[in-house]
Amino acid sequence: MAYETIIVEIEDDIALIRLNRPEALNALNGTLINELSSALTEADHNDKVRCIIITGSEKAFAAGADIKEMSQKSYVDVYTEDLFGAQIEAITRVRKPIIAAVSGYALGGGCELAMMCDFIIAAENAKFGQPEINLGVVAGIGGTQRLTRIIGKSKAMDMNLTGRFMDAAEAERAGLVSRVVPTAKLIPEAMAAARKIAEKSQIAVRTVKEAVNRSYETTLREGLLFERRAFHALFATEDQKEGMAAFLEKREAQFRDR
Ligand code: CO8
Repeated sequence: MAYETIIVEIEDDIALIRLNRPEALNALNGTLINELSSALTEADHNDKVRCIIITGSEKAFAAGADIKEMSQKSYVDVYTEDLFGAQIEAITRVRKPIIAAVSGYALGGGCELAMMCDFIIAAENAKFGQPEINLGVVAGIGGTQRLTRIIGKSKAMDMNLTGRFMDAAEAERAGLVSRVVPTAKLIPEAMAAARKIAEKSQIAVRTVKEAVNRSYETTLREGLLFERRAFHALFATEDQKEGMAAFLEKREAQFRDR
């Protein structure tokens, strides 16, 4: 499908979705969010896709929601249309793993979009921030909630109250990103991580995603119970037999997603 604001490529079982509004540093406007949600839903239903990467340009992953588009809206407008709410939350319903490969600015809605992905690989030039305070508003899709759970209250308050940017090294120390790679190697490194995931049993992969995400929604006791039941349930799969047999026979496992 042809899109106006994103580019989708499928290679080696990986869907690479590139945000593509260079004139606005990939600011998230209504069209981009619609197109991103459709591309993700399509990738989730495409049997040829086993892992998804969302990326931007070298200068910007996304510099936030499109300020030009929303500046003149009233409270009634944004409340009635639930500005970006339900549409962007669709990302969190995707069952396949999503990696955010972040180079340059990931600000406001851009930082929040990256946090909606399953993990973030950052280029050395990445800059994260929640600068909505400078516009007289606050974060709207996770900057005060997901960010606080990920990096803790003190840093989340600092980011949201001062609007300062965090560089890649600080983001890695704070646990916001899983790894930092040289800027020129961002896509190859993200593709390599995605290929590793694509090789695994997809039943186990989806179960990992469900179980880790459950840890954000429930108590430790309930989460541990969910994890244990998931662990038990995977013994009903052929992939568990294959994975353990392959280990014992000192060979590579051939998973069939069954
Ligand atoms: N919206 C619209 N246009 C933008 C945005 C944006 N968020 N960011 C940059 N642009 C445009 C600029 O207006 C400029 O366009 P033009 O050349 O036509 O004037 C072009 O991109 C290049 O930008 P700059 O000239 O400013 O580039 P610099 O390298 O000087 O600065 C910065 C880069 C620091 C990233 C700067 O552009 C900036 O501060 N951008 C705004 C960042 C920001 O405040 N983001 C938060 C937005 S609010 C938000 O995200 C709320 C989220 C709520 C829900 C969202 C759901 C999706």
